[in-house]
Amino acid sequence: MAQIHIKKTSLSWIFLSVVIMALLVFLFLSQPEKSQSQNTVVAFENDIQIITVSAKGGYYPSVITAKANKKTVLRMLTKGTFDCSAAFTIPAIGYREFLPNTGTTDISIPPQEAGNTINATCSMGMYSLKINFQ
Ligand SMILES: [Cu+2]
Repeated sequence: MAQIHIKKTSLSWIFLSVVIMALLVFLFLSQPEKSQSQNTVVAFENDIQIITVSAKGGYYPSVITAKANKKTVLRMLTKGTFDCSAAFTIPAIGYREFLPNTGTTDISIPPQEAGNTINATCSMGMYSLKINFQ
């Protein structure tokens, strides 16, 4: 009886460790999308700074460093975005639009002085996006 009991206990420990490991692997794998490298996010096309951000359950990445004094386009990517991150507002430039559920939306941002931050949020202010100009 005692031995069977011990076996059951160690089996449940193995099961628990497998579950924990699976969770860790899942967390590790889901990280890269949310922390894209700066290089892929800010690019230049014909001297126009293009900042690419994905909107779905938040904005990714949500904090971006961009170059000051450059014509800038904020390129919002949506793909099956049915949550409120599609209701996009940038108070500083008076922007307030619904992004398409799936598509690409280019928003022009005038050149910003170094030290300026452009804040964008969903209409309820639940999700935010910060672009720091340097
Ligand atoms: Cu919201």
